[in-house]
Amino acid sequence: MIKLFKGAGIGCFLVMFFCQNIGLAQEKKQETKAFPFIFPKEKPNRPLSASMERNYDMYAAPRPEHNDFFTRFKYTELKGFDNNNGDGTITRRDPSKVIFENGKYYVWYTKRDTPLPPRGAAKSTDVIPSADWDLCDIWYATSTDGFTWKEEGVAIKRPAKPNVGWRSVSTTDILKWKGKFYLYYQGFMETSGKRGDDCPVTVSYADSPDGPWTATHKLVIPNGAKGEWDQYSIHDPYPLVHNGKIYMYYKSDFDGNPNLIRMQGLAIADDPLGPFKKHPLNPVIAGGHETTLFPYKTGIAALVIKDGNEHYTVQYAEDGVNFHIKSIVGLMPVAAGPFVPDAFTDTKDGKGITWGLSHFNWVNGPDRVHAILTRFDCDLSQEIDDPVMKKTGIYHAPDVHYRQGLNLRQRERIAKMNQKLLEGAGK
Ligand code: AAL
Repeated sequence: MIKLFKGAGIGCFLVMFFCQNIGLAQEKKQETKAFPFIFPKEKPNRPLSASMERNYDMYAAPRPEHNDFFTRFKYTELKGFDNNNGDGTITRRDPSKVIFENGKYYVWYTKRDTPLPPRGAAKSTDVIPSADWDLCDIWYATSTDGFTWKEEGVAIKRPAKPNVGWRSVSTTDILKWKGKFYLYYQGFMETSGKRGDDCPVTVSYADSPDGPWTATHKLVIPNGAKGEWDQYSIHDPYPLVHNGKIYMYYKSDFDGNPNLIRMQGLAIADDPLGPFKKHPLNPVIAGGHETTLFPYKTGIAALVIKDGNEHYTVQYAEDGVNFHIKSIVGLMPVAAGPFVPDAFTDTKDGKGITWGLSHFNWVNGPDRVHAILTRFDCDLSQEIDDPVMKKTGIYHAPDVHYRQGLNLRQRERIAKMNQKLLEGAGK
């Protein structure tokens, strides 16, 4: 019996010894075999660096040209908008998403037409704006090709004091729900820049995209309570229909030490006039500036533009709440308002976006601050497959880079560092 156990013990030992050696040999083989020249479409079963792990796990495909969430952006000047030769007295900015109704495209936007360009909060008056979006009304335009637009007129005028939005109405977006149209917008009741950029969101509704619009004069998305992240500003309201409800994304700015931090929240309602219930996980996107989202595949995709660690990414949330980075992109449209054909259909197969309007800020420098609307094109769509939109390299004229030049303080710092080195070298 003992002999038998002894024999089995030796047997086990030998099996373990051989297995281990085979394992070692395999490991050795794996180590020495270099990553293949033909790039594996699927994640290969071999040791990978952190970067390669991420490349296979994080994105929809390991190459940008196969990644439905990767795109480049192309820009085209719009026709049909005049702006007093860019003297800063007229601005058009923060376009809504574009919708198609009555055989044409519609867009709404912030319009300022003031005797002088913005002069900062301290120099602002009842007619001189503090900021580019101060003393504004909401206008709309239509188009049949998306390139040439006809400015139709004012949609929402700022109401008489003390109604919400009496100082300025701006940064609107559109919802179509059960045959009616709803414009949500920032309603300023103090001059932007006096304390911060503080405002709540209100809503007007109409039976047709051409109006007339009925103002509710109500705070439909109120600021958070004192001490909460969105206590001062609710910006960029952006409604979509998802899971049979109205998903209202918005941005707020907070902290301020040393700079404001900008993040995006979500509020959900069963009715366009509310109540909107803020999501307990807010902020749901830890970055971005203006809100740009659209139904994509079975969830919601977001362009995360300008602010935060994850600026210049396209993100995706299956549930509309928990967003993940799906691509890193360049030259993103600012304040993008895409054409989203299925924004209100509660789709479970979102087709994505191929174009929209956005704005260029700070046109003509600090004395003539204003923004202009532009068109952007992209391929974040299940319906087109445009290889030109999947190229990663973007080259700018040297001028674009030199405009991001060093300031005087930075030149001084560099001179001091040079001096220190020269002194060290005994020169
Ligand atoms: C924009 C938006 C909001 C801000 C201001 C006007 O880009 O984020 O609308 O209040 O700037």
